[in-house]
Amino acid sequence: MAYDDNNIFAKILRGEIPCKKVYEDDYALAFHDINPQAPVHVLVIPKGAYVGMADFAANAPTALISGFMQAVGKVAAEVGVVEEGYRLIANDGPNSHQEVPHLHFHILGGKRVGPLLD
Ligand code: DGP
Repeated sequence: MAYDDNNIFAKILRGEIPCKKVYEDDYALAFHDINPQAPVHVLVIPKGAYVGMADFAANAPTALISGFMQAVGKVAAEVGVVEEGYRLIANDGPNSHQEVPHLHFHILGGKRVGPLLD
């Protein structure tokens, strides 16, 4: 899918829409989900125009891929979910119910969840 520069997360990255920021570095931005599904629900997005993981893995610079993955781990630690555990989800493409077409990982924690799929 072609990247849409006007998706909500692109606007958040450009500072056109506010967010409750948790973490930012050269590679990633993390912020609280607007509609939290758990006591901790944070989104981590790479600073690049990628809709899904296959495109990201194939085409993003290695520094961005590693920086983004490191940021996901740092954010999990920063929001305090590592010891008790958390769910890391990336909805990717039409079958997954991806709503925002900019690659993002959900960090869900602070409660014990059930099986992954319905
Ligand atoms: P997904 O279905 O994986 O594409 O999830 C998109 C998530 O993005 C969803 O949990 C709600 C969240 N979201 C949508 N719009 C906004 C927004 O403007 N701000 C924030 N912080 N989160 C948003």
